[in-house]
Amino acid sequence: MGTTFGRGGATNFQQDLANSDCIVIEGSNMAECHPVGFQWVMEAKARGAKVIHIDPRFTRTSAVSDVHVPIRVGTDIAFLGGIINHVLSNDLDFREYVVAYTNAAAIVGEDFVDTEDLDGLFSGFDPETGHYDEASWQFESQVGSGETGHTDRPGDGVDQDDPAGAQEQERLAQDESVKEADPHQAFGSGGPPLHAKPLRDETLQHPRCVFQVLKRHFARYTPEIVADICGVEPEVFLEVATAVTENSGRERTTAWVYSVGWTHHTVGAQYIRTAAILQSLLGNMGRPGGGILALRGHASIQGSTDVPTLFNLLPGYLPMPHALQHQSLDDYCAENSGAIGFWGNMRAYTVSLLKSWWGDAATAENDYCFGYIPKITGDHSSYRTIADMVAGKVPGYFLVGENPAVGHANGRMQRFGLANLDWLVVRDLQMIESASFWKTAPEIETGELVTEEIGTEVFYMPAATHAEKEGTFTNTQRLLQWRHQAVQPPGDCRSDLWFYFHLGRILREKLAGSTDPRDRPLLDLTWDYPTHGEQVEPSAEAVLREINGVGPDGRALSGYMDMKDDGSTTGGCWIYSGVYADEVNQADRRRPGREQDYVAAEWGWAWPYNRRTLYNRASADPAGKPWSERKKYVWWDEAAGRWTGDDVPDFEATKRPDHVPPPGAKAQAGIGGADPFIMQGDGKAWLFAPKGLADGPMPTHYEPAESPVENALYGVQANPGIEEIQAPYNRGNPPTSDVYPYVFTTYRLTEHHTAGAMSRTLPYLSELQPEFFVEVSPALATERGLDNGGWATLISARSAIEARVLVTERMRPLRLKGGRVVHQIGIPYHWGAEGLSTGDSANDLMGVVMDPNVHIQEFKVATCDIRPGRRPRGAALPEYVEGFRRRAGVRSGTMPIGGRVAVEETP
Ligand SMILES: Nc1nc2c(c(=O)[nH]1)N[C@H]1C(S)=C(S)[C@@H](COP(=O)(O)OP(=O)(O)OC[C@H]3O[C@@H](n4cnc5c(=O)[nH]c(N)nc54)[C@H](O)[C@@H]3O)O[C@H]1N2
Ligand SMILES: Nc1nc2c(c(=O)[nH]1)N[C@H]1C(S)=C(S)[C@@H](COP(=O)(O)OP(=O)(O)OC[C@H]3O[C@@H](n4cnc5c(=O)[nH]c(N)nc54)[C@H](O)[C@@H]3O)O[C@H]1N2
Ligand SMILES: [Mo]
Repeated sequence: MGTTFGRGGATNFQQDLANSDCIVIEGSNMAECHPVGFQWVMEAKARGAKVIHIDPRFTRTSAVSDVHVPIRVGTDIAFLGGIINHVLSNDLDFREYVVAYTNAAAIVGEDFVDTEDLDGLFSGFDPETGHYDEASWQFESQVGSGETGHTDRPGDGVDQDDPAGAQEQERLAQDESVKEADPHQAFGSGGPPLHAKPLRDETLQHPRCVFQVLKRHFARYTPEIVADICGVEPEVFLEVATAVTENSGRERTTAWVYSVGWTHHTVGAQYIRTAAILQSLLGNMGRPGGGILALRGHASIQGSTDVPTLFNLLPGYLPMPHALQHQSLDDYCAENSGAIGFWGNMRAYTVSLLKSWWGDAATAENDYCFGYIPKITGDHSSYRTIADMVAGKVPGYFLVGENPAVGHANGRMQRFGLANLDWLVVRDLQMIESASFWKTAPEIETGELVTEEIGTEVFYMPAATHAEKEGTFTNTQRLLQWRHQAVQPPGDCRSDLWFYFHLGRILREKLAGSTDPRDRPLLDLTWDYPTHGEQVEPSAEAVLREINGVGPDGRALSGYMDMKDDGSTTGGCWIYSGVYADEVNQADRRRPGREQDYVAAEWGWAWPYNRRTLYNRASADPAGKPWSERKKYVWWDEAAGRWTGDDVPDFEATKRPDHVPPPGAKAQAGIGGADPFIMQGDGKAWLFAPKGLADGPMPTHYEPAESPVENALYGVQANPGIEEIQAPYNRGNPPTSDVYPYVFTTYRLTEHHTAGAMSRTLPYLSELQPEFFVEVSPALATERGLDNGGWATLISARSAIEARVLVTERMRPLRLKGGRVVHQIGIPYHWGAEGLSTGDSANDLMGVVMDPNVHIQEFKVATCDIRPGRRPRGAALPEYVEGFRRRAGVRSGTMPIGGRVAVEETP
């Protein structure tokens, strides 16, 4: 979404779903996983909206939807691509919106070649490295509109006139680790910069304009192809396509809702791109009852990407600097300085961040301590780090609110990693498998790990729960809500804020007086938070105010527009600036809904600037008038000379709709009065992404890494940019293998929570869902001799696990191309060895293969075999799994005792 619209967050808010005329829930089990927000879907339905659930499984969401579409997992690009084709070939797009607000008119350069002509590859693919060079995806530029010919390769920012620098730049661009340290995740709050204005054809007739390129690209996605690939009957597909198009346009809007049923794929980012393209063509973005609602998972997972726990991001989606590319603040900001759109002010956001962290020590002379920020040198994402642990390259690890031994793909790999550390700190509410692996890991029973020989020293520290501490949660709709502390944490339990504050304090005390330059970053930190109470708890409100930022007058900033790049302002996360405006904790506002309109602007505070629906300038036509009375939301008030409406306008308040930016204008000054996507360099929604994505400018259907069928479209089977880890502990099931003939998908139950520590430890929830089970259709049960309530063993190239069998018609076999029947197995992933209800972990069956844009693993689809009865025990288990590997022609997966092996080169 960041690449298409300019920001990564959900575009609308859950209450706004009540305004939808049609809601498509696809890749989400909203009723069971987001029950509170689901009330607004029911509200819409009560008002007459059509609700469609597209999901391989029939769930409680399907039960209350008007239509349930069982789809083969991993095929949504084909399904949505079918709708795009339906829209484009029947002229059902919202043409006025498309021409004005998307990049449909931009003209793609002559060098671009589509997958349709290269059997599944776009131009620019390098088979050696598996990476694309984006140069041939660029637009033709208007002459004199900027640095034409600028290709924005990694290393740009090096002086072009300096031959040594140019050589260095070339070397950097070729360096594998530089390419791997992809910038693609950095576009969560701003699309990649464009350095020249594209040539446009407003009639959309030019054969190389985006509209025509898109039309050709999706032409093959007919209802019949959708049926062949997805297993959805053409009539059912057409029912959905009709509902969606009839409920879009001036008078009506359709909303799309997804969650991890879409992100957990090797093409996950492109799933969301497909929906983003479709919603843009239908004119549903920035409008009430429209948009794309990304339902986030954990209570503050949106917050943990905004103020990130990710290796390649700094707060507010600023990219993490790279050791080779970004020697100085100038290098770091080079690509964005001078860009059009709000990303053009990146330097002000960065300098304010540095001033927040290092205060008076950060000066113009020392580059505001830019050198203090640790730099990345390659891919340091979670799974790479675990692979390095297995290889013995990582001495220590902090696990704070995470249980990878159960929750991450390939549980064996995780546990081999943990067993090869020197030390491990675990902070959790419960004793989890990731802390007790040295005695509870299944590998102890098989003999691959030996308790006495594991060298990892585990420091377990009990953590305070959400009710035992204060602070904010940022929820799925970018809304920050303040929580007050209800009770004191018991015993030694402490908040995470307490832990890091005192850890920092103690480290600084130990280093006090040091003259070693490497200690300066720690010693110069602003670490002066007030504390209170017996437990010496730091003030969470002081932290929130620091995040908000402070101006030269010592008062809280009212928003990021006030941030300066001269060191006179601070701010720990630019997109959150405004949450403490007027010295008020805006996240703590609780004016009841009945005292406000449905937007409820005085409940909590949403980033950016308390805007609840993003890009809402698009709810008005180019002249600034609402598209219709029924869907009016934000509009231009000519008399007042400003934008007004139900929400805070996501636009400069007094910029006229007919404003034309002067030539050469930069940052927001370069955005025209009719350009709603203000974070984008051209102010438009991107139907075609000339940069910013690792695997192509347009989405296209690839099979999952593990699939029983061939790609019906191309010779290229799976995402060519896929990220893999090759090692004995991570073997893949070959595509179309008879040894692993069934598809499985993993998911959550209402009664349990994620890796289980917060639910398997509770008697009531454990009683409601007492045992690990898998769901199979009656047809598959017959095919494999499985009994309802009996045991089954599931086998992949990683491991074999056992579970109870639930035979149910909610799982439906699907008929694909040539009548080929595919069976899907549903597996909840909540179980492990600790707690009241215990069982094998679904993740022991999963391998690690990842999306190249965001390094997210393919949790939602893989293959396996299923046999009646329990699995072998002890040393017989790895032998059993090895037998399947041998039959499938997969390399050996045998691990040495203690499990220390290096990652292998790709054969
Ligand atoms: N009760 C409960 N609530 C939770 C959680 C919990 O553990 N328990 N976890 C929270 C967290 S962390 C998260 S991230 C969210 C997740 O919320 P959801 O994403 O709704 O949860 P899942 O059950 O993982 O999967 C969603 C659905 O996607 C479907 N699906 C899988 N693959 C595909 C596909 O290729 N295409 C389509 N169209 N559908 C597919 C699955 O069948 C499943 O029904 O839930 C949050 N809420
Ligand atoms: N196969 C498969 N695997 C999946 C998924 C899937 O759909 N299929 N879903 C994935 C998704 S979306 C997610 S989010 C992950 C979740 O995976 P994990 O994050 O590894 O699992 P959780 O059980 O949610 O772990 C959170 C831990 O934090 C602890 N905790 C709760 N509150 C606090 C706190 O305030 N402080 C501290 N220090 N600890 C706290 C809890 O006790 C719990 O043990 O699982 C992923 N794994
Ligand atoms: Mo999640």
